[in-house]
Amino acid sequence: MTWGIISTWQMSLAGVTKAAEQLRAGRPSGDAIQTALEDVESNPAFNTVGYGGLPNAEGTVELDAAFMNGDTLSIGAVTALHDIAHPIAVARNLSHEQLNNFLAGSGADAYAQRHGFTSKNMLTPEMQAFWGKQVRKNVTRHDVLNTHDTVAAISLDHRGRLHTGTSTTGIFMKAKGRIGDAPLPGAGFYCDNQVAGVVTTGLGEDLMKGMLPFKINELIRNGATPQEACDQAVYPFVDSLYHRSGHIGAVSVVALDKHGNWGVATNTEFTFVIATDELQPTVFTAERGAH
Ligand code: SD4
Repeated sequence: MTWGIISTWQMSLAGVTKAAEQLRAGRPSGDAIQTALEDVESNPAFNTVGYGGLPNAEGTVELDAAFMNGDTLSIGAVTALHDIAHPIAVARNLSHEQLNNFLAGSGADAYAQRHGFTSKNMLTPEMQAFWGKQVRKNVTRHDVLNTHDTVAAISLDHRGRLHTGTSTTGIFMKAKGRIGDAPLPGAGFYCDNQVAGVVTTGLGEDLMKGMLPFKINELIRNGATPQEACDQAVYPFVDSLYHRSGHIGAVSVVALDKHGNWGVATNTEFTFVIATDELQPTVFTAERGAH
C-alpha cells in the first residue's frame, strides 16, 4: 500500500472519499486530514462534530480539535472554541506555531479571529430546540453517554508522512469548559512517522485514564503489529478500569502504521472508514471485544 486514510465512524465516509482523491493525486497527508474532518464539521446532520453539534449544559456549542504532524511531532489543539466553522483548520494552524500550540476558550476564539478563520454560529435551531427539550426533562447519565462521536482520522501519504486529526463537540450536556480526550496528545491521538498514528473515540473521561494512543505507538515501535498493539493496550485497560470503578464508557481506537497496516479495538459496536490505493472507501463495523 502506498497511501491510506482511516477515520472513526460512518459519518466520515464522504470526507474520507474526498481525502482519498487527494492522496491518490499525491497531495500531503495533512491536507487529507483537514479535508476529511472539515467535511464532517460542515454537515449539520452529524450532531457530535462542528456545525449542528450538541451544545453543553448552558446551551453553548464548545468545540475541541487537534492536529498532529508525525514528521516534526508538531501539535496544534483547541478546546472550548466557539463559533468557528472549522476547528480542525485552527488546530492545524496552531501546529505551525513555535509556542502556544494548545489554546482554550476565549484565547482560542481570539486566535481564530486574529488569523481570519471563518466565524459561524455553530448552534442550529434544531439543536437549540433539542437542548431546550432535554433541559426540561432532566438528562440522565445514559442519555449523555449515548450522544457522542468524535471524528478522528489518521492519514499516510505516498511519501510516508503520517498525520492525525480529531474534532468533536464532546459529550452532550457537558459542563461549560469541560475538556475531553480529543484535543489531548497521548490520550486522544498520537502520531510519529517512524511508527504509526493512533486516534480514539468514546468517553473522554475514561479515555484520558488510558493514554492509549501513546501506549499503542510504543507497542508498535517495539515490534507489535497495529492490531496486536490495539489488543494489548485496550482490553487489559478496559477490564482493569471496569473492575476498579465498576463502570466504563465507550473506548474505541484505530491505528495505522507507517507501512499502511491498521488495527482497531473497541468495547462497543463501532464503525470506521478506510480508503487506500487498493481499497475504495469502505465502512467497517468492529464488534465489542471487552467490557
Ligand atoms: C469526548 N471523546 O469529548 C469525546 C467524545 C467522543 O465518541 O468521542 N465520542 O469525550
